[in-house]
Amino acid sequence: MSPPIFVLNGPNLNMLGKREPAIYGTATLADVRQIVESHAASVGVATDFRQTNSEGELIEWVHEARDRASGIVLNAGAYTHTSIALFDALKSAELPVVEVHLSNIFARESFRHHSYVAMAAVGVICGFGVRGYTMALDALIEHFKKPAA
Ligand code: CA2
Repeated sequence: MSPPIFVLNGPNLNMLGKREPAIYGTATLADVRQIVESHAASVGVATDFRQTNSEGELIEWVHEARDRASGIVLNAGAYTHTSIALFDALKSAELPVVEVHLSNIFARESFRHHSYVAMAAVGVICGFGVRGYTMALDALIEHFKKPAA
């Protein structure tokens, strides 16, 4: 089997299902993990699912991914909109990244409309709730099949 796809989650995503269900739905992060892992198993890929509230830890995991992952599905939470350090780490990882958000960030406050992650990503999926994670996995797997340009 190829190296795992890292599925990385940033700040406050541990609160999923506990508050703001109108925006983020009722699934907990444990539910998201279960959905991701069962979809991954059904399509024959391994995943490594993690969440942190720390920008530094998220960056360490991106560094780790460079040697240990085949790609990254990333919901960086609010660091999406603020972190040049995360952007630098993603660029240096030289791995395909698919950015995912539960909510449609473009239908929300203007400060959510800009993403540093998107500049280092193959593509972005947002607004489809938890299903966005399985869509992101499928998009990454399709991307692996493409010959390098
Ligand atoms: O829509 C997404 O997935 C976001 O990445 C979620 C972030 C937000 O800052 C991004 O703009 C879009 C927030 C993480 C979730 O925060 C929660 C807070 C309270 C209750 C549930 C989730």
